Amino acid sequence: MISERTFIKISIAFSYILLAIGGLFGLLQLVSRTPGAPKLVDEPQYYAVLTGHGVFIAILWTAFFILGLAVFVISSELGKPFRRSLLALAAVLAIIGSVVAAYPIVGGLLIGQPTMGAVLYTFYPPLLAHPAFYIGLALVIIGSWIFAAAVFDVFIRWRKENKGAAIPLGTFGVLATLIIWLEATPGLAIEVIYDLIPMSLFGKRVDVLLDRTLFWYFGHPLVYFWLVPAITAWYAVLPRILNTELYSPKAAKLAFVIFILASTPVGLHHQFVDPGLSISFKMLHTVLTYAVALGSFLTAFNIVMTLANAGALRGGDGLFGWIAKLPWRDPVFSGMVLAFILLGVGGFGGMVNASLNLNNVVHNTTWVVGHFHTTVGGAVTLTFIALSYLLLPVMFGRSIASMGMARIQPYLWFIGMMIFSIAYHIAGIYGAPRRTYDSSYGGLAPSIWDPLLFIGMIGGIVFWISGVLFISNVTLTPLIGKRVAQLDGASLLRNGNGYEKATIYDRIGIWVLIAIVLIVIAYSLPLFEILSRGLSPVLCITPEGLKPFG
Ligand code: HAS
Ligand code: CU
Repeated sequence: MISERTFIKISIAFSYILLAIGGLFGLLQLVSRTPGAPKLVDEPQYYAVLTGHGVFIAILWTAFFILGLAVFVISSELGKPFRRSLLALAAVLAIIGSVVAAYPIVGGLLIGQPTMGAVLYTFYPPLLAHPAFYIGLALVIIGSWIFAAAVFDVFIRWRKENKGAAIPLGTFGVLATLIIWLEATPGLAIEVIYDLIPMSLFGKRVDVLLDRTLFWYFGHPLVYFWLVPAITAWYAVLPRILNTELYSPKAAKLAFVIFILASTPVGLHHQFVDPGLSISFKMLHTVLTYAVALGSFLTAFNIVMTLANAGALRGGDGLFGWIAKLPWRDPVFSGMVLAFILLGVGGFGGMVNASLNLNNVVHNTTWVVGHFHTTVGGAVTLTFIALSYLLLPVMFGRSIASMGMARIQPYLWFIGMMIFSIAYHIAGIYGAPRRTYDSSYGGLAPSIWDPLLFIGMIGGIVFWISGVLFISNVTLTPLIGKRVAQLDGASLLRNGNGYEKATIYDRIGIWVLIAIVLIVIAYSLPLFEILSRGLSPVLCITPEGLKPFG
């Protein structure tokens, strides 16, 4: 069986492979879609490459890094062993599932049939991919559920031995992440197993609105499945680096509770323009979306105060003197804080997205692309990159191969991301479409789009180069990094030996129950509305056109 350390190494190494391939896809589709830039891929290839970019990075890179990080945090803080058979089974299913799902995308490109896997990472039906795409995804979901069982098994054993103890903060973040995942994935599992696998194998005709609603039931909590581990790192690791305390651990747990409660009952904010859903349900989801944003606002306050305290302790005075006193040359610190600032940029854009009226302006434009590159591509990915500079020496007993590269890489990522996302946000306000290979519209496109999209491409190339620096550094570190003492996670994360007394925040079961009630309130009526009207199953469409199923 594989040990925790081996599991962490395999998950994180596999996540880097996915980031590298997904990042290359990102460059290919970015340059090809930019007016005036060389076409590196043709139109059918663009949609397959864009699918690969979204699946490999948004879904798989994040998931595998989070698996490794979760085992690192739980084993470090709780000091109890995992059931290795569960870890091994979870890893095997998730990796096999990823390879199977990747076949139609990468295989399709290699054998000249890019439309085998050109359904984008949201795989909305009636667009149709090769059955392997959906079967692979189902295996990844099942693997993730087994992983969650492995984590809760350790937690329950720990809790039995530490009755009345407060859940350590990092562990709380991991549990919140997995609870959100377990709340959200049933929607995806029903859509994929009940509809999309039979659609791709036997031509089952499916109801598009029902499947979009099931996807977004899963799709929005997915973003907090990504974000909460990043926030957990900000809460648990940043104070360690700064040799200070988190400003308010209670506010941190309150933020996690808000994410547990309100991450899932908000998915209709991705469907504001969908016909067939009452405006009152969309309004309810808007209100709940603004509620879940409170978790991020609490985080903003907590982290800024922690940084300000640390800066003041280092002699920073006045309103902003503390900023310069922070350790900006440390790539773990600079990566995380730049990521935190990117969440600010993307998050405020999210508040625009969540407005029922304003969403009509930005929906399906490059504004949304700017939003999620600052959030997933910035807050989450840059935090995981920064964490890697801490984890790799602990995992491999080697120092980072090039500290020089490590020092500049987060800044390059941040600058590139800001250029890309600001240009794409502005182009989106002018109506520039997302997910479109050729947006020249035969010369009728507004002239403002071209320069903005070109600036966006420059920004994208800058942070792609930053990604190359990162992937090179993490590849070389286990090979040529200087040997260093192999720390263990407990010394990094554990607060002394004892655990504090539990508070109301630690009553996790209550929060899960309330979350389920909120989900039932938010989704029973929209689903009743869709199902009571009678479904309208459609013929599935391959990119070449209607697939003549029986
Ligand atoms: Fe989003 C679309 C609404 C957060 C990811 N989002 C997406 C998509 C993705 C995504 C992938 O309501 C595209 C899906 C697709 O392909 O169609 N999003 C929100 C809202 C929030 C939000 C309200 N999104 C995220 C996060 C993501 C993410 C986090 C990934 C990790 N999003 C939407 C909506 C859509 C959408 C609609 C659909 C759009 C459409 O029409 O298709 C909120 O959670 C945001 C709350 C966060 C804040 C920021 C708080 C400030 C912080 C720090 C500030 C920094 C300071 C500087 C103060 C309000 C944390 C400090 C300075 C120092 C020196 C230290
Ligand atoms: Cu959302």
